[in-house]
Amino acid sequence: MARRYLPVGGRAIRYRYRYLSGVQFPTGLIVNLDVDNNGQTDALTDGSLIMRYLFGFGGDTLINGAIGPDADRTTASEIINYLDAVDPIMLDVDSNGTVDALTDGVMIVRYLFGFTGETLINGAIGPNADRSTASEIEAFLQSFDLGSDIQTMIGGNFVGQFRGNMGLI
Ligand SMILES: [Ca+2]
Ligand SMILES: [Ca+2]
Repeated sequence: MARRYLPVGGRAIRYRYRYLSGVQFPTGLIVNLDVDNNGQTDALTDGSLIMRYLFGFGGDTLINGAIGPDADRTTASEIINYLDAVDPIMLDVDSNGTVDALTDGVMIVRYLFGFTGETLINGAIGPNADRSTASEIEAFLQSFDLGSDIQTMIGGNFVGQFRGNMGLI
């Protein structure tokens, strides 16, 4: 498969693709926690969508009451397609090789509710996790948060992806 480098971030992007062999993203896809793509990351919409997706919900049970105002992604198929695409990068929060609602999903929702430290990770780190401390989990999720400094600075989470894929966070 030909590898495509996004025109942002130079070296970091090349590393990203090297370490994500076989994962090809449409050019311009920005990976972040704003699942409904309304410009905000929010626990009750984006967080709910991620949890429902991880529990295998589809159709109306996936999206009912969970799409924020002015969202660009509003249908179940749009939400599923987006989360399928970003799953390998963003959803394995504890980096243990599997994506699970009761660990990764729980931490995403707690993060979106503003939890930090032990309240962010307590009881939610999966077995054999590479990321297991609150600071590691928080840094990883911040890299996908629209409100974080990294997102604001570079207009995407490319640095976060790079660091995550290199095992630096
Ligand atoms: Ca949103
Ligand atoms: Ca995991």
